[in-house]
Amino acid sequence: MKRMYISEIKPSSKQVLVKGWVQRIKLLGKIAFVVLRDSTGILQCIAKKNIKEFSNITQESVVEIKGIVKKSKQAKKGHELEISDLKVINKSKAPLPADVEKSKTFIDKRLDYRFLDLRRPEIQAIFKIQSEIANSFREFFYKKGFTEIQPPSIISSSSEGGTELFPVKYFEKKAFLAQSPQLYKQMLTSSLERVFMITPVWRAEKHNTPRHLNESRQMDIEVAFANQFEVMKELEEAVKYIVKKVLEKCKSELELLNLKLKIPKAVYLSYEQAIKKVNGKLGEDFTPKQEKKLCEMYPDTIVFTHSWPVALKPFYIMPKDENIKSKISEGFDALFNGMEISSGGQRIHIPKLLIEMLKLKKLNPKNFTDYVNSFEYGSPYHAGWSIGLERFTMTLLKLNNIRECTFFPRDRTRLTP
Ligand code: AMO
Repeated sequence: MKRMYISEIKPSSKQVLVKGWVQRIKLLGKIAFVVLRDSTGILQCIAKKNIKEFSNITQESVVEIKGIVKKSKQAKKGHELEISDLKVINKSKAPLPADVEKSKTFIDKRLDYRFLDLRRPEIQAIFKIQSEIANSFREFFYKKGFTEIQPPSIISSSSEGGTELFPVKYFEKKAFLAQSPQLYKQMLTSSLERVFMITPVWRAEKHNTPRHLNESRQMDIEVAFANQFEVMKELEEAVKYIVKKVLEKCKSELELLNLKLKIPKAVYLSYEQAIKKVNGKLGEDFTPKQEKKLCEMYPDTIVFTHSWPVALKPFYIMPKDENIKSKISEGFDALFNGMEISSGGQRIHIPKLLIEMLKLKKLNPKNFTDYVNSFEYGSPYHAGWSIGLERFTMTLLKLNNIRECTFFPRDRTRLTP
């Protein structure tokens, strides 16, 4: 008999074989109740024969059950499975180290036992939605004719400037884990023109906050012959598409998480307009509080802040009018539901200007020779952005900690499991 997933079972299904985990087991007189769970749902099962066999089955044991589907007034779904045969595949140790049924356990303990935490359908729902986010991101850009690329994760110099790099011993050379696919996606615009990727990145930032990870995943694009406004529009459309797909394909997950999503609107403000709106200081970055305040002014909206000061953007962002003396850049950020989900902009594609900017940012052009050279032989102007996959999942699902939507987070103190 072929195994059926719980979600495939209908009241009209007759004899079925199901496999999964014993979420709960209760013996009441001459009846045994087993709540069986697989990755698709939960099924109430009852046994009226050989009850003794059930007395030593522990919670979370893996079992396979053959039985007959019967209508039931007591069962939530209106049907249950009358067990004719139950086989224990692997008995779980008891007691469990963490409560798999309730969310009372603190996040640290839950992460210590993530494999068990993920047995909870509402935790699985977060990752099923994240899977749909990544899938619809890919789908959106494939449909538009972009090429998916696989850039290297071991790099020879910083791609974002700064010192937040994890060093790697690479034979006789010094290398680092990539902070971003930035330099590679840019180089590829001079051949493939429109590229996208989902890739892990590593940042050795020492702070431990609810919104930062030391290893995260980014959804990036880069487009030849585009400026900051054209790629902001791509971002707006991509996010709307992703939310539409999540609404269509993750109905039961959203219900489980008690979430009502709307396809977001978008607003475009210059950095100067935006910082004034939250009484921030011109020339300074937004504080987390100011980001939150700005988003509260525009509910269910992607808030774009464009034309940032050069001083607050990385070395590769184009200064206005291709002029090294400009104080304003062609760089932007996008905020959603209280925090930054993306940043991007038009890049410097002119080698001389790039070298000047590297120097201005106190970086050594020698460390960027290959990258700068790649713009010497016919490089178009280009622009792009990156959305943090976990950051976006966090804001979309209104989670209070980015670790909630990271399978096995890497942070300042956590390297296992
Ligand atoms: P940036 O550094 O702003 O830009 O990163 C892009 C997006 O990635 C997410 N993100 C993070 N998520 C979790 N933990 C972190 N430590 C972390 N750092 C960043 C955020 C952020 O908006 N190369 C540029 C992008 C570009 O210009 O194309 C870059 O990496 O959602």
